[in-house]
Amino acid sequence: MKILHTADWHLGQNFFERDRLEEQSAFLDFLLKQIETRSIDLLIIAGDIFDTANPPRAAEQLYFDFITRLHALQHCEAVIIGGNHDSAPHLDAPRTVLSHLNIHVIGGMPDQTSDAILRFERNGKRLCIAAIPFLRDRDVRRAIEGESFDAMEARTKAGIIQTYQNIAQQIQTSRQDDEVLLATGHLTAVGGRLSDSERSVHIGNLGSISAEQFPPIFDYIALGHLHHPQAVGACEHIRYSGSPIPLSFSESSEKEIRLLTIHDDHSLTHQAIDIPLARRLLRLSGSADTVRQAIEELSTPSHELTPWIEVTLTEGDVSPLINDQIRAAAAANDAVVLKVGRKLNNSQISALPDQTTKAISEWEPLAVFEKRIESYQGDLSPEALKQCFNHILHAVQEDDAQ
Ligand SMILES: [Mn+2]
Repeated sequence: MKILHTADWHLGQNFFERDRLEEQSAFLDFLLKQIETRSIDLLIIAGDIFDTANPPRAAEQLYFDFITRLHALQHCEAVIIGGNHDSAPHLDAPRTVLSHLNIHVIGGMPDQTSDAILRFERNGKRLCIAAIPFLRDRDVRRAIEGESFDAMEARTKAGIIQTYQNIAQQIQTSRQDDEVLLATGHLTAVGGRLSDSERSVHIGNLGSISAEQFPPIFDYIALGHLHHPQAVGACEHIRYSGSPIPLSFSESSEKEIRLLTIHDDHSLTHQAIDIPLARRLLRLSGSADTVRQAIEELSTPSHELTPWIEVTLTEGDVSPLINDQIRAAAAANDAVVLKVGRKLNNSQISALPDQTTKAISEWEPLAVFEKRIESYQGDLSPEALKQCFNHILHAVQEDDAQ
């Protein structure tokens, strides 16, 4: 039996006012080709299918077109769970009709734990999957008025661990002979490498659990949320597949899907399949001349889409004229500069005022609040204010995703 693990498609992502549909569609073509040529039996998508609760229609169409083509292959089922970017009700809405196509969607945590347990059998191989979507605060913790931040954090974390353990226990009691056990989830696991584009799912590290807190019964745990492909801590079998395309300039272009094979002796092995890059996201920094030269020397292979560039000037004159010159150099060489910023010193980067510099939308909400706190003169500690802000932000984002 062969299984593919992927996650964090973020269909419909808005990136500096541009969409990623061409890149996402290229990935889905590649994925279908892999499923077909490797005779894959099951596809696991570990959350963040969409970038927002209300994705653009074109993103939804991409998703349903993919499902249609997957079904047409007639040999591959799918397990799809909700991530923190997905709206659980939105993902779950077509779940009944999709179940008739052998596409199993678990957008939000079901009331009955047993509904999150899926079983498959093919060619004498048995597989059981605990499909645990992103657990929202309200799934695992009842609010207690006046509860301290630390107590709240501890209870949320305990609730997440408990949910995983409850499911593991149920699986254990109904386990069949030679059954291979998998889990799929969407969360932050401690020790993971973050990039700019993962919205922190909980306040600080709240809700992030470490490798040894996952139930030990699983042969493989297919995670979503972190965009770099990686194992959690030293546990090779607890893995993030990462996103199929780089979702921010800080992400490396090395992307993969994970191929899991269940052998005749019921053992499981896994390996990476590299995803070809559809479009490069480039970071260039230095003086205006250095950057311009680097842009002029760029060469884009014909199978790649126009590269997108983020420029950071480290020295020299900063003016709208320089900005225009850099953009013109890019345009002349089939490249697009999405952002020109200036590095003032080691920590501050300011963006040049121009039409593509989006004053507020480029900033994470917390960063805006931190800026504001810099000029705060009151008696409350900035740290406490930040925690309160995070708390409210988290609540708003949860509501947003409903
Ligand atoms: Mn996520």
